[in-house]
Amino acid sequence: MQTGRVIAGVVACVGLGAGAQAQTTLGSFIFDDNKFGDTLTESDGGSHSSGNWLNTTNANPGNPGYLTGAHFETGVANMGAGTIDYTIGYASGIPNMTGDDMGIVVARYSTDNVEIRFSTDGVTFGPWTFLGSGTAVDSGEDRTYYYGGGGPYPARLWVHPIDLSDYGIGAGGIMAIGIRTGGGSGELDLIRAAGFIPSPSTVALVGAAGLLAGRRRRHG
Ligand SMILES: [Ca+2]
Ligand SMILES: [Ca+2]
Repeated sequence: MQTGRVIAGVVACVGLGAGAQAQTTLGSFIFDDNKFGDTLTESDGGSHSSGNWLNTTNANPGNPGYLTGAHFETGVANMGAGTIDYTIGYASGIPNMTGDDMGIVVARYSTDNVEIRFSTDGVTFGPWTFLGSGTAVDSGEDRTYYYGGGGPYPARLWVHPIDLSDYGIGAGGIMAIGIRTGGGSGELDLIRAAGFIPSPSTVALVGAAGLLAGRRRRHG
């Protein structure tokens, strides 16, 4: 499903009524600034990221800055053939809304498969699930990253849209996601795993409820 991609005009209109929601766009994807992750757990204790970080400025972002923060300026390159995994925790969680809930943003220096797993309590995780490179969508946006102090090198950013319903997650959503390279390649270049703003259908429902409440007030 592609409902995480929202027409900006609709959001702008609804945003005025619902109160401004800080958001960051990547192509046609609109992310909620409160759903970019707060903690980062590295299965190798950080030895890989210390030499394989990505950053649009020439500086090591450190943990959790490699993979958190409401922007797409940092990441971790060449994540190994499934031997290292990164867990991003969300202080307020990512709810399972109507349609797509979050996007996994990768830099396509190479085209790689991904494996993901979710935790609804931040402690216990479900099984790893394979996400083929073919599920990613071209954002149309490029970034130029320094890689472990070298470069900078340009790359196109692609987004894997995720509907948590496809993974058996309830409306309460998730508190954390685990990510690693899927399949044989060891070259996944991960930028972010972050939540979208509510999709148009969700916003429309909220808007309709608001209108109804307004009518009740006027007639009450
Ligand atoms: Ca959903
Ligand atoms: Ca790579």
